[in-house]
Amino acid sequence: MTMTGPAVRHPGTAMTADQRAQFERDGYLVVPGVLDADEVAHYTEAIDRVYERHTREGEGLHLRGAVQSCPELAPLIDHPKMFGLVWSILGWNVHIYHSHLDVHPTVSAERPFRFEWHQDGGRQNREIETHPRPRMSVNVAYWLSDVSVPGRGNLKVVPGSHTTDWIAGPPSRNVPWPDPEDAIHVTANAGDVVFFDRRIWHARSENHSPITRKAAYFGYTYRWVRARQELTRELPGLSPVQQQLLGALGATDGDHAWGHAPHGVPLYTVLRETGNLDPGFPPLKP
Ligand SMILES: O=C(O)CCC(=O)C(=O)O
Repeated sequence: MTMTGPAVRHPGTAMTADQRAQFERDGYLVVPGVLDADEVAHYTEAIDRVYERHTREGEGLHLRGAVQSCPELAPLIDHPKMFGLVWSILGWNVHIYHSHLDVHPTVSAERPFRFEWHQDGGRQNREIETHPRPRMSVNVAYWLSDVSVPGRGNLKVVPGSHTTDWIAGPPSRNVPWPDPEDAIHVTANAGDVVFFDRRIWHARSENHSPITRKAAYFGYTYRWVRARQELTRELPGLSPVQQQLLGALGATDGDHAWGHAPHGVPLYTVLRETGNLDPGFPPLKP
């Protein structure tokens, strides 16, 4: 199976009205079966090779810059069964500002407590003055291992908390503190995607199962928000949209991150050519 992307790839279909309503209400969605079994096997092997290079057996790996660390993951960033969720919410002037790949075998010993609950975006949560905080970004978690029951390193979320600016927490992160009352472990099968609003209060959980937890996370935001990891080198074989998403767009046609020159932004062109621009929604307005 060839996984390298063609020069122009279909951008997928817009989010359905039901998905949007659920996303707006809960702050997250589980999309089943985004990857088929062959794709799960292919990306798992790619991540396993990175794990072998970086980590001693039995240790956990949380590696930022997923595609930079594992170029074989590039087709995930605009996968046609997922990508419509991203541009339906954020529009075309987007890139990936934060990503990571994760391999977490069962925890061998309890680690010192750390309160992991957070909203994404760091200082965005202090420095922007509106209430509720603006969405700014969405996160896509591809599950390559089965987290269909709690205890396997599932993502924990507080459903509906994306419009809440504050949750109770300890005086410092190493002081033991219970999970929020309404917290849940999001369950998913290998091949599913968990799509979530960066503002939803969330945390990683420990893997207490014999199944090694494997996932790849991609955070999308507007191109005028700086990426946490710059693209450090040219990656061969990326489509123009993938180059945009990874911040590797050359200065074409006067383009810059403000999007004043939409025709120089590959995702704008692809969405226009596939009839996915939407005059009624400012981020997708032709
Ligand atoms: O690895 C996880 O399950 C959570 C990742 C996370 O919290 C994040 O990327 O902000």
